[in-house]
Amino acid sequence: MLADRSRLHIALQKSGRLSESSQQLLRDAGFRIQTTKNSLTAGVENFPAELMFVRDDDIPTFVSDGVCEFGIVGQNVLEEFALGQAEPKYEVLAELGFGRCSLKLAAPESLTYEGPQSLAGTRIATSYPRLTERFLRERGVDATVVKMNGAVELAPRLQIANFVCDLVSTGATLEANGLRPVETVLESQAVLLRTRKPLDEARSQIAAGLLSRVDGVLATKESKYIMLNATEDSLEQITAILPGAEAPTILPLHGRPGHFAVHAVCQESIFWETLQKLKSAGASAILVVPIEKMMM
Ligand code: PRT
Ligand code: ZN
Repeated sequence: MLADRSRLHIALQKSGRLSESSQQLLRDAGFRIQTTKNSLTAGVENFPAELMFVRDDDIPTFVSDGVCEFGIVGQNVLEEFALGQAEPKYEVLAELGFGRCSLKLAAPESLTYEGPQSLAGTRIATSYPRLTERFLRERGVDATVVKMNGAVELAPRLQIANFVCDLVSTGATLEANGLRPVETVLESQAVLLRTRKPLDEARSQIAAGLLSRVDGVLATKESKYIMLNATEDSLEQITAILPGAEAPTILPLHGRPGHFAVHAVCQESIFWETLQKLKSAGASAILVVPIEKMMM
């Protein structure tokens, strides 16, 4: 891969569970990804960046080595990689809220499980040997970890192992294989990584531009704009209920003395319970709307 040093290089999964969401995040941040015949890389029309499409397992290495300045990868892959390194040569900039799954220990239905001690002396099949070994070590349990690169859930039936330690999202795969989750080893989601290798001045500036746009996208995902009407005596209580809202705007309502409109950006999720509380405190005409773009 020939790297152009006047651009940023972003490592993304080529094809798999993270590919579409990773590219969507960049599109939401306003990057127009060029479609090219060459499926290993893609330029960005309106930003000096180049996307590198690779296996997810290679992303921590590429970012650590500085081949790519940024990357998007699951915490499961990243932490497994990190346990094999003396010190991290990357930094995690943000959790991205997609690719959520858990690394779980699972047992065949027929096997009794009464806590980590039940694992002692057994064999555990996994694609995540370092994370599994750390889990065992932290609990003082001695077991044999068998590394498998795929089809881990078949290991008990093939009598390769007693337990498995595998990624789970819906749990359907475990169930279809007669397995049940017994322990959570790691909760995971996709994260944005940055190399620790220093960038030159020009690319530091490009990186800052990329980050502020990605931060903006992540902030708008959680944030909502809320508008409501309130009487003067209820204003204090209402503004205290608004989740994660700093300095709401309060405007007098024309022709209705003592009545105000309250507008605020809420940086946390707004649940129905919150709306109920606002209403009980005296708010009316409550409107919650999504925010399309935001730059703080
Ligand atoms: O080719 P490449 O090496 O890039 O891809 P890959 O095959 O290694 O990874 P891929 O595309 O399967 O997953 C990429 C990342 O998505 C993982 O590293 C996780 O961070 C995340 N992710 C989220 C998952 C799952 N959910 C998931 N359910 N990765 C894998 N699974 C598998 C799991 O291994 C099991 O086989 O799905 C099955 C279980 O799913 P449920 O829904 O039946 O529980
Ligand atoms: Zn992989």
